[in-house]
Amino acid sequence: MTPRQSPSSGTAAPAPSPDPTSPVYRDAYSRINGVVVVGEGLADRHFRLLARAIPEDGAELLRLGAMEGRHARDFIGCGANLGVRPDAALAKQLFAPLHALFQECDSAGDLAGCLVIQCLIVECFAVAAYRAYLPVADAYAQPITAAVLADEAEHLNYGEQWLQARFAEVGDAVAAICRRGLPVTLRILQAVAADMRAIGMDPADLVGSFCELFEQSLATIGFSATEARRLVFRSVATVPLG
Ligand code: PL3
Ligand code: FE2
Ligand code: FE2
Repeated sequence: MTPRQSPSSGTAAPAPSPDPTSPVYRDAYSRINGVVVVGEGLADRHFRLLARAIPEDGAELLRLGAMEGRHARDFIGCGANLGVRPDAALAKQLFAPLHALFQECDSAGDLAGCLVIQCLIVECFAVAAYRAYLPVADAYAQPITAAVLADEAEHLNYGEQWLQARFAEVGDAVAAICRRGLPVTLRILQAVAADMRAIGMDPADLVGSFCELFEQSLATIGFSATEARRLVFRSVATVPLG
């Protein structure tokens, strides 16, 4: 008799991994790759602006910015390897509100706001996204993504240390910018949620690990666990994934 699997056994067959050479995959990948490449390019610009705003750490911040420039080039290579060009026009549109918020903080001399946007929000977003992508990445993109991930942890760390050392003065400004920056960031994710599914990623998982990482960061810089959870939950609840 052929062994049959009981429907109640709970061992559902794993979803077949999507084929990176298929037109559906490549179409979705061009938009995801666009978000990644434009996000990395923007991170480069933000670190160069931060180097000007924090001259005592200028050399370090320029070094972090140069890493972002390399990430952008490496991810362009991941697309090229699949014969895909990043959809930069869509990605620029998606990142525009977050970049505008960074510029607003920069013009107002709100250093804490700039650091929250780049080092906490964008970097937690990058770490959560690249961790989620690793298990489904093609053989060419896998080692590149793993190397980039290690760099992003360093970027997150710079911001955490700066903000932690000044938490008494900047705590309220950090909370205020989180309330504005988290929803616009999650809207980027919302816009490419279907494309993520098409390349084998689960956008809900990504949001879950982003929230976890971000809460940890807020706790590291000085918020209580309850304050951190509330701040993240209230911002995330405004952006359903659909
Ligand atoms: C900071 O160094 C750069 C920030 C880039 C943000 C990337 C977010 C990407 C969202 C979904 C990407 C899945 C990963 C795919 C990799 C080709
Ligand atoms: Fe990066
Ligand atoms: Fe980074």
